[in-house]
Amino acid sequence: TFTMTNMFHGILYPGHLHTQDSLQLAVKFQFQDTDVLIVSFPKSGTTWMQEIVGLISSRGDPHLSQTVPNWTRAPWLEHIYLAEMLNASPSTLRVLTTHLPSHLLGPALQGSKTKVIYVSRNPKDVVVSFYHFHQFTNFLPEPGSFSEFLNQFLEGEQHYGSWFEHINGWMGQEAALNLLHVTFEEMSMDLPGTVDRVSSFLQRPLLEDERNSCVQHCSFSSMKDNKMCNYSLVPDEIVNHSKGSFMRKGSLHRLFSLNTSSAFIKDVATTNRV
Ligand code: PPS
Repeated sequence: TFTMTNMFHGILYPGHLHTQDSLQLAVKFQFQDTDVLIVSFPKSGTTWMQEIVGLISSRGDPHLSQTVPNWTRAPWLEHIYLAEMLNASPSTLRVLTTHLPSHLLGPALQGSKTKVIYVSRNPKDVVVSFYHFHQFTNFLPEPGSFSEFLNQFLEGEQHYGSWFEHINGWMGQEAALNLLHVTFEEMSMDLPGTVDRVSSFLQRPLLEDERNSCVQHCSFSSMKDNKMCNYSLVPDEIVNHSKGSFMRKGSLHRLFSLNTSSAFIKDVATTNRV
């Protein structure tokens, strides 16, 4: 059943953890103004942002990040276990995560003050990471050759839809929503600065020690060793632990590493110049 997929409004979602009902509930979700919603195309830094937000909300105390899985701390809106996870989440701040595109989720957010954090990553690194992810998981199809995979990515024919539509859609909502855009490149090059930007967006100012603790616990090396966010708790039937790991490299493509501006990302997305 892992290989089964759902088609929802023309976009493929894995059969694992997604159903027509769970997707339907996601797009009808009743957001509260105090909610924080992390939004991203897959492989763009979602897990990293979940850690950053969690550590900011605990003022740098790593206890919850090290004892509660990230899918309970920041549940996925479109997954079947959403209600259960929302009840189980120990976090004082309600944090949700989604890969849905804005044309599907925009209506549910209309008029709300929900704090939306949109995370993007340059598409070259996204497609490489996504390719490895297809090999790593059993709920996504075998990716074939990289060049075939790249073509499908450019055509937006893969699971979760088109990267270009995702970026353009959410960037188009920037003015209408309470939205902060953070890039993976910014997180890589200036993690302390990113923590500051996110904490002020969330109106959770931190003392210097608390901020340093956040930075320390959401570094690549800390997260790679943290079972509660490195997906090593996922059973072998679902992911091939022998074929790789979720925290693969976390590095930047050289050509793109210097450009972190949202204007640049928008430009790549609108002109398809990957
Ligand atoms: S998913 O499946 O959509 O939730 O994946 P996502 O979390 O968006 O992206 C996974 C990639 O993010 C990298 N990652 C990090 N890089 C640097 N530092 C930290 N702390 C970090 N946390 C996650 C992870 O390694 C994946 O990228 P690749 O290029 O595959 O290594």
